[in-house]
Amino acid sequence: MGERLAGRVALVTGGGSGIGRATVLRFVAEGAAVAVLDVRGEAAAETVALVPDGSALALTADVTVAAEVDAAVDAAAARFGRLDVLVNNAGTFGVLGSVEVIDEADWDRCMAVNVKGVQLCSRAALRHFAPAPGESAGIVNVASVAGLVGIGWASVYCASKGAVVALTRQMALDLGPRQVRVNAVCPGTVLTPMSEPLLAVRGGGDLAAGIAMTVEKYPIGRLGTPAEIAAAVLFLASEEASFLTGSIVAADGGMTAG
Ligand code: 1HS
Repeated sequence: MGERLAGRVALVTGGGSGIGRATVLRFVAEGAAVAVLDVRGEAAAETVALVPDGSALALTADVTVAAEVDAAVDAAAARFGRLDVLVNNAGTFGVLGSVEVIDEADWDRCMAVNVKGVQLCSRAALRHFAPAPGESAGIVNVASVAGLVGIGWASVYCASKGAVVALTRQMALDLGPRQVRVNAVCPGTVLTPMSEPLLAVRGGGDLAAGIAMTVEKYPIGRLGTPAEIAAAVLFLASEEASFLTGSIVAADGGMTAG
């Protein structure tokens, strides 16, 4: 398809499904070798099976466990000989509900996956980033419109994605001098297994009604697709975005424009 990531090595967390899988497929189509990390090893393997032999590697790790993350990232760098791009895509909605009803363990788990996971994966990847003079390495954090505006019933998810937005800006400051760019994509709703429970709750248990109510929030008149989010991730990861760092890019059909 193209050569926008020719010769580059990327690692995509949560690469076994949804936006993560679409990102892997797009990166490979643009010439990258990609390590596909997922807490569900079989899902990572399914993604790898969709691309030509040798261009992707399946890795199993829980992004909240430092030893697992370090081992997986080291294995990716060893297999492909370098690491240039990290996409922090692994995430969870966690449990839906207002702050009154989320219990402590559920709050902690969502924050751990969505926020601590970004730190652990970034820390591990940074040990391997070594951009050539005139080039950059890149981290793309997949945040959410929920990091920009409040979403009903999504208290801990909003808190976690707001933290990812803040952390993206903070990391850009520390890592800029090392030629490591850090940006975030804030997707609007994409119909995936992760988003369906919220849409069903919104529709009073009726998923189709929930989708219709949600589409009303999108000026473009529809929900997004994984490929549309992957295209934004690709841009930020590529050298076309060489002067972008600390940027928060809404890929949301205008949902947060008003
Ligand atoms: C799941 C994704 O991060 C978006 S959060 C929900 C936004 S919407 O339901 O108001 O479109």
